[in-house]
Amino acid sequence: MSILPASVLLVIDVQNDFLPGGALAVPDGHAVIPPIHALAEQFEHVILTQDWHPAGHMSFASSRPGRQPFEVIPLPDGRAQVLWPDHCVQGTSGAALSSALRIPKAELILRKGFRSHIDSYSAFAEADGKTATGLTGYLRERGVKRVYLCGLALDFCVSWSALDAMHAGFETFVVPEATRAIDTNGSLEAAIGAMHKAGVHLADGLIA
Ligand code: VGL
Ligand code: ZN
Repeated sequence: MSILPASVLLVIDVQNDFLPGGALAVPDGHAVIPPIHALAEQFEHVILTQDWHPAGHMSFASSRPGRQPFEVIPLPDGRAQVLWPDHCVQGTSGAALSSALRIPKAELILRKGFRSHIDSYSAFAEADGKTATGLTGYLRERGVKRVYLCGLALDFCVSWSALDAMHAGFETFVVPEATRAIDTNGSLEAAIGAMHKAGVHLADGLIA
């Protein structure tokens, strides 16, 4: 199988809490694992991300008295925040990468969402749009031109990462077979629309 040149596969948040039985289980989430394994063989460079929140994180409904998971609230700066069940708390088994995921050659595990007061969906920047994770520089220094995304969840961390990859100037692809969505309050439709508008490609035919 040929290796895609100057390309990286970003495997987003394949963690126990996003899989069946987890605190924020993505419907059919486990279905992404076999296609991700098939994809990883085609890439020289693979990076995994891990949602990694401190207890009491601002995105947790439990941090806000009277609020329920999946409610949307306005933040002081005007952005909307979806409130989540407690998930991916640092050091818990829910935050661990799935043991079914076997990509020993992955070069980097990038943690995000570890600041108590900012949410972080994207692998490139925190949700304030300002605080960078350093991934853009890491990829540029290594000569990466194309970013392929897969993992969980399509309508949050995958799509936000894809939009930021585009903004950073990478040619950007999402692999539909290897991602699944949460789909709350119209989030899936909004994410697909935003990715289409930004010029994110769908990678077809990568998985035999
Ligand atoms: C995610 C909601 C909250 C994701 C992370 O990985 O898509 N979604 N935190
Ligand atoms: Zn999270």
